[in-house]
Amino acid sequence: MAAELFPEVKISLDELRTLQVKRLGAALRQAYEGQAPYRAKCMAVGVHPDDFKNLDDLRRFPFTSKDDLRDAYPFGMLAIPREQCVRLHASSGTTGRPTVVGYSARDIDTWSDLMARSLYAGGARPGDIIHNAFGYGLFTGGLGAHYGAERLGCTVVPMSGGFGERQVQLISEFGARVVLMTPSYMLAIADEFERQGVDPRATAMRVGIFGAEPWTESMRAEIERRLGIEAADIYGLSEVMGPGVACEFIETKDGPTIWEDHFYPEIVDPDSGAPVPDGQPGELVFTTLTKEAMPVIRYRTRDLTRLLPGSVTAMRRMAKITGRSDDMLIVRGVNLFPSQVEEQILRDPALSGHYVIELSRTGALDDLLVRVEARALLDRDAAGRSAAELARRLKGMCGLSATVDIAGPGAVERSMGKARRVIDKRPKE
Ligand code: DLL
Repeated sequence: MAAELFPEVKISLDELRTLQVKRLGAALRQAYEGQAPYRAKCMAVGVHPDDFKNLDDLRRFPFTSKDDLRDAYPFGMLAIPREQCVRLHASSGTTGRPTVVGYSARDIDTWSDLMARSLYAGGARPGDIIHNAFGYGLFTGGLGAHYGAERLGCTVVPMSGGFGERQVQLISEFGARVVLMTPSYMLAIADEFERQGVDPRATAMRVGIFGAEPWTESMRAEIERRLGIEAADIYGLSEVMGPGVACEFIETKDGPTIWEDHFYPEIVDPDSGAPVPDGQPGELVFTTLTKEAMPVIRYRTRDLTRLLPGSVTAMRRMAKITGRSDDMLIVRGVNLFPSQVEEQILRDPALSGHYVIELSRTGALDDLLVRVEARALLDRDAAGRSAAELARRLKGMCGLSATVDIAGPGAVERSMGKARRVIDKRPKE
């Protein structure tokens, strides 16, 4: 249990709430004084950091959105002089400008501590060899995990993504006990183990800590079964820090524990922004409590989840992310998340977790195509049965008729980072 190396996670609920009030007050002041765009937002609604007295007062403060960060591109949200930033990261940003995040030396130090805490919760131990296949570069995954693993006292293999063949070779030959990457990439590596005829169970690999994209409980079961490891879920986002905002305890696997001594979570209605009580689904919102270079107040993550009571610690957990509000597909008026399709696919042992959802339009109607790889080459009859069964289950789950295309192994494009699950070819309205 993480309390041995990280006694601060054993904080009592009362102490935690007191600490949060103190840190929130300071964070609000720092954002107000140091970030002109946020100060302007506060002034527009007539609220001042002095108005913050207890946790409920946080609701009176304006949200920060991704657009606010984009508008301040590149350095307008820094609360310290740029010269005092030791590092910049940026989110890929599929459209338009990326969002830039700056870190002070103390921010990197805090991040390393929180990543070390996360890795420990996820099952890594000092002395372990950690194979880090998160991408190095502007993406926060590689370097964030790297610093945390070093801080924990592990031997890091800074592999980054790609080079599937070498991934298998180095995991096996260096004897990594822990691997870090996206869950979809782990499945691709599982295929590579198979292709090379290497039994993953015969290697030293025992634990995988996966994140950076939504994945379902069925995907966890699939990864654990195929590789003979325990899989924990790690969550984070660059605007708030990077990986290590929350991580699951390997002993309980009951949803990532949010490191509430550094990040204050809220759930709001994604449309109205109104607060939603713990336990109810909505959009996750974070306020950073200790960030120096770029604090964010009430940052709208667009990630959909629920807040759950603490289990291993007093800090709250988050349920597995069901998707992002901007990933929700509306197909013939029905709301659909890729994760719901994933659940249905993985109920068939003949099908793999490599899939893509394609949307197109004929006339006025949306067409939904699910292309999924079979685990092994299926004969036509077996493929036909799997396709019909999946179509039936999808119809039962959401009422939509889908065309199911069962492809042979290797037919669905692999990503070495976040998987692309949706190709939307419908004309833009
Ligand atoms: O993905 C940071 C990260 C790296 C987290 C490595 C975990 C491991 P961004 O590129 O800014 O940062 O993307 C953040 O990815 O808002 C979620 O939508 C999604 N995401 C991250 N972790 C999870 C997870 C990194 N465990 C966005 N489950 C977030 C579901 C996740 N979605």
